Amino acid sequence: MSRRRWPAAGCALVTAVAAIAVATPAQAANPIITSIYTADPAPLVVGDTMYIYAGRDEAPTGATNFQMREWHVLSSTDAATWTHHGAKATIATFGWAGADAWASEVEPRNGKYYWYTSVNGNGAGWMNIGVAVGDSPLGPFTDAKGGPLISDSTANSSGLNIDPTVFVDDDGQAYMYWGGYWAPRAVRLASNMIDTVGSVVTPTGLTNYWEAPWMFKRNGLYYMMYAANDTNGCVTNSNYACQRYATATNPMGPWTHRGIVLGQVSSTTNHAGIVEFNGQWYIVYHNANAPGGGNFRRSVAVDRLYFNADGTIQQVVQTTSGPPPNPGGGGGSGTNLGPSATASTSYVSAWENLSAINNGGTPANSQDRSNLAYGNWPQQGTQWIEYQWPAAKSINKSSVYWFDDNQGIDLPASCQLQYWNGSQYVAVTGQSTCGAAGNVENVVTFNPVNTTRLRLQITSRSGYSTGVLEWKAFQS
Ligand code: FUB
Repeated sequence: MSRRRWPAAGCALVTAVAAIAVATPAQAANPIITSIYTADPAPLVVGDTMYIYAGRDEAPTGATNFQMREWHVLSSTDAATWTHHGAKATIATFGWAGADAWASEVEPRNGKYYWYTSVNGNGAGWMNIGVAVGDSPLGPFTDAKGGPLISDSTANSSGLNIDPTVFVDDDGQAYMYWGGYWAPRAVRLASNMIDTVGSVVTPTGLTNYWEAPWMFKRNGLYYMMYAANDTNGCVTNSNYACQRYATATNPMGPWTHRGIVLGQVSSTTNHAGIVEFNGQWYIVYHNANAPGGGNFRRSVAVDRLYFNADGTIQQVVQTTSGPPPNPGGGGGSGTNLGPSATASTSYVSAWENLSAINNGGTPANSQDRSNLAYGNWPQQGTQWIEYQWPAAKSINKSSVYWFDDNQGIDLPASCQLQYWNGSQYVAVTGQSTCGAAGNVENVVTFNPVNTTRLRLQITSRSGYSTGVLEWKAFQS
């Protein structure tokens, strides 16, 4: 098998890389860490924390190939400020491996955390998929299998066995996708997460697939993001890559190509993961933007990601500022039930969007128009927005981010949360102040209600209408 050839690294500045700082807060900007070079990020949300698992680039300036021996972990409780926990797995974690700590991903199951890695074995062939296991997101991790899960000798394996993405469906069935050199592969995993079940298959519909798959599910639809390097709208030069995505109604496909999630980045490789955290979707990816960075000296970045009302994904805006802090509704945890609800309202302006209120996200400010807005101009007085679920939900907290366009829509005079008690709407009891502040999530707590419908009644200031950028309802 021929080995992958990577384009030469760009002419990088010589910058000494600082020693690894363990468990120290990193900067709130992109790239999210510059004390070392990091690549191939894979996000995971556990409770109120987002973790990022990433490889470490150790190639010197001017190198023309990867030097990667460690996998590191970062964490954040607001997606803006990151703590670096150091290397939590290395080549030495796998006694049968000798080099190339390439892309990895962690998947939790039954209280354990399975870390799937791309790594070069000492035997025949090149890259393999290994799997380590730990009892916490930070490990310690040990080899779970004592040998590769996938190797060049696996029947119908990829031309390059790298870049595993593992997904456990609601029915408990686990799936693994992986592969490079334009050769995606998929296989079912046993419930022990360290054995394959059945044949390795070649998924269809992943148009222009190159490498780096990332699988997730949203509203019952399966999404596969992956790196492509075609010049048909993806990149200007096929040494680079973008992230395309496809959707399917079955985790094994067939897939339907949908478009580009992330355009070309400043490094030749493009590797990303998508996750929902505190009601906002994020993409984590790498680029060459850190001081002294290059194609083999990459750095992890985080940006917000948005879905359209029809489930398609808006192309990511790459920023140097990174996302604003998102500590969640009131700084607490809990599942936001808004995205799974059907929204209705007493009135929405024809040019605004009711879907804005539950399409996920935490706005940057009350004038943020980047992710749709709900407004009820020219109505004044009391209007309402409502969520309805097919089955009753237990809810005890809500947050609302008001829209203020500095024109006809202003912050409200007051608001009240109500729930459907089976025959009518009544105010929730034990309700804290329904806040009317701009530029923040106004959190309301109340005694838990078990209901299929929650309503936010909004009363305008005199002479104005009202609007909402995001309304969250938290499961108690
Ligand atoms: O970091 C090494 C390799 O580069 C990864 O496995 C690929 O996805 C690409 O990012």
